[in-house]
Amino acid sequence: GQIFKLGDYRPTDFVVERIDLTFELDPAATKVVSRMILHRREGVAADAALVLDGDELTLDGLQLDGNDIDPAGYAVTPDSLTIRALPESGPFEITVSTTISPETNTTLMGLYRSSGVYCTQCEAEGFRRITYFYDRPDVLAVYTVTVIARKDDAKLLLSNGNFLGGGDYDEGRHFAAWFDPHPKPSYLFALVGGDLGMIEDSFTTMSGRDVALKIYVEHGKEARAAYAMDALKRSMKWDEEVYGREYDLDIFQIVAVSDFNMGAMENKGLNVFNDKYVLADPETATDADYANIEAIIAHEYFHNWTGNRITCRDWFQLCLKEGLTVYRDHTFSADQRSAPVKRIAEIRLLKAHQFPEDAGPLAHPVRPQKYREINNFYTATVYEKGSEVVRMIRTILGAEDFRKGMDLYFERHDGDASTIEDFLACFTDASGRDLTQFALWYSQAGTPLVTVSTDWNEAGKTFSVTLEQSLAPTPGQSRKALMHIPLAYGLILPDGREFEGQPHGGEAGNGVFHLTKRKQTFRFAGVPERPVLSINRGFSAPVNIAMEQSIADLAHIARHDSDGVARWQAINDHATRSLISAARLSRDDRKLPSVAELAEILIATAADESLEPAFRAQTLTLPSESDIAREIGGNIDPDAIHAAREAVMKEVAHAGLETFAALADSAPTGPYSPDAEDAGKRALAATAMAYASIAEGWPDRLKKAFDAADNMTMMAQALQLLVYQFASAEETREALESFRARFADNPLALDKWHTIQAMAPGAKSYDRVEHLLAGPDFDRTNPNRMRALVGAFSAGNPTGFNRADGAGYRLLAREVIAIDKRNPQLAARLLTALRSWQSLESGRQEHARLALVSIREAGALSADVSDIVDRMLP
Ligand code: BAL
Ligand code: ZN
Repeated sequence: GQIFKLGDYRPTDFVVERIDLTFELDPAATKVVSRMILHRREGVAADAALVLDGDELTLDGLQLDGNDIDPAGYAVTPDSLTIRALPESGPFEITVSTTISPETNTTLMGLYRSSGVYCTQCEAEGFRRITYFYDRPDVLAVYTVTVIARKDDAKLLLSNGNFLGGGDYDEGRHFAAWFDPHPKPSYLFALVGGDLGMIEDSFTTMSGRDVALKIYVEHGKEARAAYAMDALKRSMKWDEEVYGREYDLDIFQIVAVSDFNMGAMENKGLNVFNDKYVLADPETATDADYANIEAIIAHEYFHNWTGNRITCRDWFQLCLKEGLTVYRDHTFSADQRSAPVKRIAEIRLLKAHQFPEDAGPLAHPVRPQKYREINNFYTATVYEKGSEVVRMIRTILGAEDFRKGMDLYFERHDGDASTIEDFLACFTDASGRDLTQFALWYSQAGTPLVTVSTDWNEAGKTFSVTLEQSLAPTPGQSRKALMHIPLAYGLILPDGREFEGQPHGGEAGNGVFHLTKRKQTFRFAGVPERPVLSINRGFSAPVNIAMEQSIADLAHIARHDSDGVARWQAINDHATRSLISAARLSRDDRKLPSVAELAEILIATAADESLEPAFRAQTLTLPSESDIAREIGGNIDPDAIHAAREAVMKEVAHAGLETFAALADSAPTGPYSPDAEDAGKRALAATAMAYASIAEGWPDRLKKAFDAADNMTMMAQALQLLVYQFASAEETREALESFRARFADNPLALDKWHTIQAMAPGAKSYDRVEHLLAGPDFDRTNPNRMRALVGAFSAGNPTGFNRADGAGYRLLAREVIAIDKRNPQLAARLLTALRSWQSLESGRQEHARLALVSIREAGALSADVSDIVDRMLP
């Protein structure tokens, strides 16, 4: 396939000023007429042709200023339309007619049907499946959209912008017209047609304008959209207060659909959401679901300024909108909830998803320099690491200059299709800070390693910190330049106070070391006693730290650090160390040493009522099996890791049984509230339940907890513990059956039922997954269901998926090959579960390699899947 390169950017030869689209909706044959007003860009040769993108299109008609174009004057294929002999100057009108079939469009890109609802997904390159167009983000046009449909086929007709009018069209048909005054790229186009329920509200902006807010869901599910509406209003307010950003249309609409490749999509004024991120009530949604809804509603809303008003020049700049908008939604959630707890969850997620990506064959820079299939770059690196990079800019500049830089960005680039260079220039201009070296974070892939050593000179009362950076080669980047790494730090004295003096030897200020050379030593003078170094506080830089710190020092940080995230980090580091050594011993079938010290810290944290419950829950949650595998790095035996983690949990559980048993019953009673405080209490109770059930061996008490649960958070936890710990118990079978019967009509709850079983540890879960795949509840055409079963099994079940005989890999390969024929994006995404295959022990590695080869040899692969396979196989 074709390779696209960042350096090849060139503006289009023609400018699209306006586009008027008319749709006559029909499931099998929707007619699309696009009338575009264009002009030749200044300086472009008079014989330059207009070359528009298409994807599986057939052309019905083509006119220039209302007259049919002679077939000699153009060339058309399903993928492109080339029109020659166009006016040298002045505007002209091109009319393109196409017919498309939404009901047979299984890719979920372009215009398709989901449960009878017409909807669109155009990012990144879906608009070209609707009509021939300059389907690229730097072509901004003003859209008018008229939608015509049979009333009994689509009662409701929506598109971007403000409603112009509508009414009867002809016998049995009606129409609606929408106008979006804000020029936008085609990927932000949206259309929805169908019969949906709706809730509405309004928001008065800071300048006093009233905005109508509407959320559309399937009939009967309206009440479950209330939390999304609440989150939307809080997001609108927050963006005004924190960034001075006001909404810019008369109406903001969200439509929830049940078949969607992504989480949601920020189409201008008409967001389309995966219904998983809209629908919630206590009976069917967990606290994590509520938090995700809040975050994603905010994310898509914040895109209105970071993405829509200022968009990307090309898809290489994807992180310009995604990294920045993730950063904005992270800070929003931190403001709405507990900031340290939110940050801990972010760090966990980054390390679980982005670090492995950066360490394997799919590693790419935050701003990639080349791609074959852009759909494969909606990654943890672009999103999550992209957000960390913005966060580092704030750390380097400070809050005030960061805000000045953002203000300048909004002022300077409103209406533009911009680049990372444009973005960084705003911070440099606002602060005077040179960000040239820092910009390497956008171009160099891989997670830097910072090796830290300290030296205490008792006689001289000096303490020095030596930092050394390195960055391993990644695909296509064998040599790396030195980065600017901002590392927040603290020196904690024996009495818990912090040493305040400034170091010499390198740039440091506001508690941050700026590591810019290969190796730097920061020296502190006049330190009264030997301090303990707390480094990379709050995870100020997305790096790995190598430091030989004693358990006593970690415990000192855990007790005294002024930063909650650093306290958690210290305990987590301690736990990681114990788990790694247990995994090594378990692999050699050797007896595991006691983890009494770790157990004591965890139990003390669990019982410490001065700490917020959500923080205690995070601290009690041991590093996952994948976390341990990542830290070990290579020659991974997932079974040994699982056994070690189980053994450590068991010891902690036995040591703290009383504490855990009491906490397991401490979930709030009374009416359910999804707020952070109650959610935190439930998280603590749920985590304690995991420990207590291990120690007690209680299927019966878990079953009672399951039966008694009046919310999904506690119910799902009890069910999960039953399935994980007592897979063959009668109680487990009964609970699974009762859950399935109770939620037979609720696809999102049934997704959970599949996921819990898919993630049950052990080789036997493979059989269960095969059984579920063949079961009556399984629907391969629904992406949520595929992710809930195949995705959860392959990305979230290390022992099951990595079965030593390779059956898990073969299952994934088979499903990827099958789903690729319908939905390439989904297939490619599922396949990335194998991204760390080279870090497995040799037997499993060979099975994984053969599975990848079997995909490659299956033939007729999509660009999406072949791109991933080719990058994963050396
Ligand atoms: N732009 C795709 C979905 C999202 O990141 O908001
Ligand atoms: Zn986004």
